[in-house]
Amino acid sequence: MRIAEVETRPFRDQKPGTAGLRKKVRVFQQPHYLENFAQAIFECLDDVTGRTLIVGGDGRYHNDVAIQTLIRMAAAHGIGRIVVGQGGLLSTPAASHLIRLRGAIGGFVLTASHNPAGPGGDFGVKFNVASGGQASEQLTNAIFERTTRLSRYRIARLPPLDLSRRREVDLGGCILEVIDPIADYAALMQSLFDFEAIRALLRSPFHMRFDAMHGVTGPYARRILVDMLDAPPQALLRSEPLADFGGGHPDPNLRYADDLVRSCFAPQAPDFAAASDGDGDRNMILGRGLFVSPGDSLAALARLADCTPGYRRGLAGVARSMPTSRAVDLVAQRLGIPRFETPTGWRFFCNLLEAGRITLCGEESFGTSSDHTREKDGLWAVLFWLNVLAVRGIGVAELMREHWRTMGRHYYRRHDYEDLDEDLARELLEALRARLPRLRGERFGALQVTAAEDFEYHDPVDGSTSAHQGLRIVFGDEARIVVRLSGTGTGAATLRLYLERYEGDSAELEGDVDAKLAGLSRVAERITGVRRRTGRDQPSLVT
Ligand code: G16
Repeated sequence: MRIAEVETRPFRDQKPGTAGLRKKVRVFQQPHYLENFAQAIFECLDDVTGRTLIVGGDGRYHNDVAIQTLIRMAAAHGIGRIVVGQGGLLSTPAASHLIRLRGAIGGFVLTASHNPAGPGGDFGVKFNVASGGQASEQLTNAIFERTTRLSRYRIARLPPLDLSRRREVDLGGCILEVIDPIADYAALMQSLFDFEAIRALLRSPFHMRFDAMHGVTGPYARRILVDMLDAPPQALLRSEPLADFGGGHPDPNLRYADDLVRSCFAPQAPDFAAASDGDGDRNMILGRGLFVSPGDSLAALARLADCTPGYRRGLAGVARSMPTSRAVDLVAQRLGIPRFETPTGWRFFCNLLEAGRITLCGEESFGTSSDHTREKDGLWAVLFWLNVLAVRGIGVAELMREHWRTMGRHYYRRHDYEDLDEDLARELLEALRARLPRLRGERFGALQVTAAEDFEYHDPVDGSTSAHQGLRIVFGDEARIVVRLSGTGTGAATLRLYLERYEGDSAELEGDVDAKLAGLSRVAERITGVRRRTGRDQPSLVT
């Protein structure tokens, strides 16, 4: 193998965010840009010689080019085996699983998640470590620091490699293994869920729809839901992965999966519907006439986990991100298990998962998962739901009503104010932060502020502290307002305002969520002044 040392210039914009390095495609297309980032990663890892590395992505535009580069650089750095999904595809949860299964040193996951793709869209690279989870903050900082002062990178001179068929090829001291990206993941799912029961459900007059949004989960859904579980092929929508996601925005929420959502409120509504995002780690769950908010989904799955073979033994604990609704807290209390509240960002769950402190975890941003992998997992959530529905023999709406009757209901909405001027968004947050100490004890109608703080997390596993993780104004168990800035955009700022109100009286369980939250929304405006300060009369996205 011929190895070249190529001169590069340092880049100063390669600080990974909550989910890796995400930039516009054209940024990644600059000469040496990806190479610089990858070189920094290889230099920050312990000895990689002879180790295994996983590489794959969600199939978006520029994936193919980036994968060839990463393979050549991995080979040049002495990696012994590079495992790549056929066609370069690997869903994020499948990649994480594969890293663990193969005892790999880590893996490159090429995705910008739910962000749009194509020449004008976004691209991203995430490095997951040997545990399968995202690199720690410490490693991420070290990588970033290295990217700013590199002058050379190492790359193997190799012809373009064919990744379209499964095979093993010796690149000259480094084996390239192109694998079936689905098989190991499907086997993992089979070990967790009752496939017999789900198959019986899907063969019965049970109408389901799964929208892959032209992301990576299409082939996974076809193999697992159709081939293994006998769902009719027409149950799958937008199941062919496309480099530009069909021009869509592969984010499974009320706006971007609106056709699916509308179909659930139409006369011929399916019994169960779900969608997943570009890289397959997010999920949205719907029933006939009902959208299950992610916090409710996590709570219901935690409460009914004993319906599934994989979680029948009980849960060690549960975790949710701070802005996620507190519905799961009540379930944890009832089950007598610990509950953790972490900052936004999956890596905070990973520490707890690694330490065996939690089994299930989830976030308001349509992410749910468990200790089976170290990423959130869209199809896993779909199978979990199907398993529960098959065992309980009732519909999604009935199941959620039963849940609310037992536990009470957390009405919940996230209001996004997108495309804001970054300075304006920061100033707004600063002004609110300064106001927090004076809010405690203040009354807003029937609500009284019991806590107002800038969330700070003390990791119980590694003892680290993460400050400034979102502003929260708490009104006892009754309500909460949370404000934070998104950490995943590649353009202007997005401000997220989260509203949550608890209703314990079962007579009050039905009702329009927005109407239920209208009063709290007015209180939020009085406290935060988001609309006034941004000049927007409404959020640009409500989920
Ligand atoms: C990423 C992280 C999630 C996090 C989300 C938050 O998701 O992996 O843990 O909840 O970002 O996004 P924001 O900061 O915009 O609210 P993904 O699916 O984009 O990888």
